[in-house]
Amino acid sequence: MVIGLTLDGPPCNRYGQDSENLEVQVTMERARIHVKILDPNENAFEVPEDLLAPDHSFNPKVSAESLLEFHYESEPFSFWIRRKDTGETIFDTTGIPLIYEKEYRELTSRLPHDANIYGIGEVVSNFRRNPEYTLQPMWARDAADPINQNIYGTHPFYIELRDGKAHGVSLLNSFGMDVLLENATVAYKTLGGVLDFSFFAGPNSYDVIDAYTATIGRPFQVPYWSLGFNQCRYGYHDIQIVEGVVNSYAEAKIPLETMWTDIDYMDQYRDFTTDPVRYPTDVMRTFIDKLHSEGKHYVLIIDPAIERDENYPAWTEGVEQNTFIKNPDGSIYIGQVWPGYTGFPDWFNPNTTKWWSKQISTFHSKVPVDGLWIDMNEPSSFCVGSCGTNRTGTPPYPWLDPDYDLNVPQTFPNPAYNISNFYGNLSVHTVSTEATHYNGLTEFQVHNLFGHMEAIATRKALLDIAPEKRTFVLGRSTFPSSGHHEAHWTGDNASKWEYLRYSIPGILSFQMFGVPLVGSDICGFNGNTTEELCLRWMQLGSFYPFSRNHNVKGAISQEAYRWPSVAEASRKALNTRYSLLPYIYTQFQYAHTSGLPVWRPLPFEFQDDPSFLSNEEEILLGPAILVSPVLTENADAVEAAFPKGVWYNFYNYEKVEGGKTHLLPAPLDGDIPLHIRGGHVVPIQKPELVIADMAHNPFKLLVALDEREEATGSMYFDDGESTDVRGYFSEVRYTADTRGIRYEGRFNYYTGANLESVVVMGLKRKPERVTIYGIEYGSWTYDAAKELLTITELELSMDTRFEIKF
Ligand code: MIG
Repeated sequence: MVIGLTLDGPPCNRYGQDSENLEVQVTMERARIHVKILDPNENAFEVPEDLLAPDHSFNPKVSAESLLEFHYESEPFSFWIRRKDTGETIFDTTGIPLIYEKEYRELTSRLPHDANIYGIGEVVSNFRRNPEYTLQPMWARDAADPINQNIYGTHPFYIELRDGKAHGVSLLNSFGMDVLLENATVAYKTLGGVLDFSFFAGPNSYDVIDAYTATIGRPFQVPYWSLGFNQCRYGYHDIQIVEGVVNSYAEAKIPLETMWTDIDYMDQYRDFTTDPVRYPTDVMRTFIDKLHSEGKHYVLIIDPAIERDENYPAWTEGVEQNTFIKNPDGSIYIGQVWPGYTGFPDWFNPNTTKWWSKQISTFHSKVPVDGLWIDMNEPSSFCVGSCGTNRTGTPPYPWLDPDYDLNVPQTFPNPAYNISNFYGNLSVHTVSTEATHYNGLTEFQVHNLFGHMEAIATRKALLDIAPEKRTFVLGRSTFPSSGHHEAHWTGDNASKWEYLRYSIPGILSFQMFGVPLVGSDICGFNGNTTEELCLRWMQLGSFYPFSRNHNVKGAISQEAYRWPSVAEASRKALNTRYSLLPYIYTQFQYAHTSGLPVWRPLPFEFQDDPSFLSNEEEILLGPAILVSPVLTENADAVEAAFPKGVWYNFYNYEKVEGGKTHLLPAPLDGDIPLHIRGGHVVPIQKPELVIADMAHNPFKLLVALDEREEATGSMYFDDGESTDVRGYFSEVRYTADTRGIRYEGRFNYYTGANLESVVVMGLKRKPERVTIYGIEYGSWTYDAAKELLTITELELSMDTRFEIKF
């Protein structure tokens, strides 16, 4: 449906000239109601389709059309979206003028009072956003995790929970904008583009995310190794130190899957080079070969900015191939980053992807890294405007140079509406808004896409090197669809207790944004951590979807082995993580196919229970593991709310009654409180220090019966690294009740592993006998007080169906 609109009355030209005519295009799709409002006489920049990766095979049980209705009124224009099941209006612009002007578009919807809104990022804030007042600017910004400001990525997407039902609203638009929650409204104020809204029906939160990720792109399929533990820091002076860290992990018997190196390895901070003295290429190569022979992995950082130097191939080839962002006069735009004066890749030029891929593959042939970490891609530049185009020599650091004035007014374009970018001028600490891209696009239009486009190019470069292997890219600045290409970390947090807490909403919000492989810098990035903070952070961080300890240069060392207490806590927590890896990997597979979060927010999982609307102190890892971390100093217990149902202590299988708050002991030398949810079967595997060594290790099934004495579970398995597994995968289902447990499904990947034991929790009567394939089996015990059946010494293959009866 297309609705034509004409300006109602004389123009008000609040922030620019009003459009005379608008077009409202409404389409009903399986995933969403799609409402696009645009000026047909204007050729506004829209996010190019090839930056998204919609899942065309998406086929929901119920299409959006049968759940939602679109209504409108033409004079004055307003529209509203109604749920068919409840009759509730979930989005409603009636009575609030739509403004559509050059360089300013504003659309506002009514919300209920005290609305339950989640998302609208990237931000360091609570998971449930403050409905009284939330001002979220969308302007990618390199800033060290200030609270309630704009930071690295831009995701104008929210989920609202209303009376136990969820719906979602997204705006696809790359321009700078403000999203404002205030006075029971949500307002979008954008500096251009088209108003491209999508409405997702739910009514389950995960249906919303499923439909949202179907439109923007599904999370990439992760390599199994990326789920191991990662150690990084800024300030590893040389390769010997890096080797020492790897050895210390091995000596301390703490799992370490992937070692990282920050910009320290580069020769004068140039991408695709290594320092000849501190990180000689041949020594790095030997080191990497050794890591690989031990089943470990190595990831290096690269920054997008390329130093202007006539003797630097990345620069000269880029100049030849026209791959850099320009000034309006056609000269190359120069900013400043670590290496000095730099150019910035123009991802819109098709040459750029090829040039980038070539740089990466040339480097990779010398330094065969397993993945890349793309930082500074807001893009970050240390000054305002083109600070280097007319300069030569070695730049002073801008904060030392009196010539750099960060308070300069916005130049071109100078929109009348100032979005609330917390740096003020949109060109501060980034590429100037007037800089130009391929086809005449300006940075003003496409700023928020830079990191996302770098992720696409970097993933492609890795696939060019090894098309058969899944890639690993970790990126800082993200946009809707980035999760299709990369993982994310929440940037420069601080070694403070509040940032331990904020890591939870940070990670939960990226589950909504379709980037499930996400984590925060464990033990904190900026500043010195403390033993106790680092211990608590290792405990929680061991259960982050992406688990990496990372630290700033100059701060005290904080690797997990630095304090005996932290080492012990890390061994415990990481061993538990590793034992859960088959289960966690299964969750990532579901995320890849349907957007399902790996870290499930309690407000979403228990959306019928209003007492969980603001719970962001606990997390459900997958459907079945409740994580209740300690988030405060000097605590030896944690007060944890348990959702309705039956729960069992993960370590001793004791039953915990749901629907209540429990005080859980959590001494520093104990385990992080974990509980298994009744109704679920969780396979766990004997852990090792590296994942490769676990391949054929025995499994144990944790069967947590619910009140009806039933449980189900599932496991997905494949080789964990191929882009195309060619049908060689297993997907099996466990079903348990009072009579036994079955394991069946598709077995097309051979693990060579055995099932060694089964623990059935919540079995109310002692079995008379246990039989396997009809034959009586002797190795079992039953504890009536704990309602626990334990079957041991099994030698059942994990690769075929089986049935145990009791
Ligand atoms: O301006 O590469 O967020 O993780 O250690 C700082 C050095 C640049 C910022 C990243 C951080 C990284 C650091 N980088």
